[in-house]
Amino acid sequence: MKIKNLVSGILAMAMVAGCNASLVSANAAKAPKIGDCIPANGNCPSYIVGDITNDGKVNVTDLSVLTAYVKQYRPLDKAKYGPFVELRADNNLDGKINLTDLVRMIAYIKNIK
Ligand SMILES: [Ca+2]
Repeated sequence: MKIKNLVSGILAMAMVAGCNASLVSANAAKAPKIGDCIPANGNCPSYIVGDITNDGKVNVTDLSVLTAYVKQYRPLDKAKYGPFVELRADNNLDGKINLTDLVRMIAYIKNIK
């Protein structure tokens, strides 16, 4: 009985711990496309992949914010863009925000123009 409680407690903590881990495992088989809408999942709200500024569009403003972050000029501003800004910035859902996300974002912006 105690082990069962411990396991359910650990699972509950893992679910609260972060959206990234659950989304990465849920989407590991298929990377999302930038502009895709990810439905709400547990504590994670629905969001548009790559929409870092959370204005409903993926455009050059998102690219600018991502570039500044990856180049370490500016952190992602949660006060300005909301608490799940890292989730929206990690456009390949690998749990990291890095050059790979930036390259994907550049390709996306280039192709929508
Ligand atoms: Ca990523």
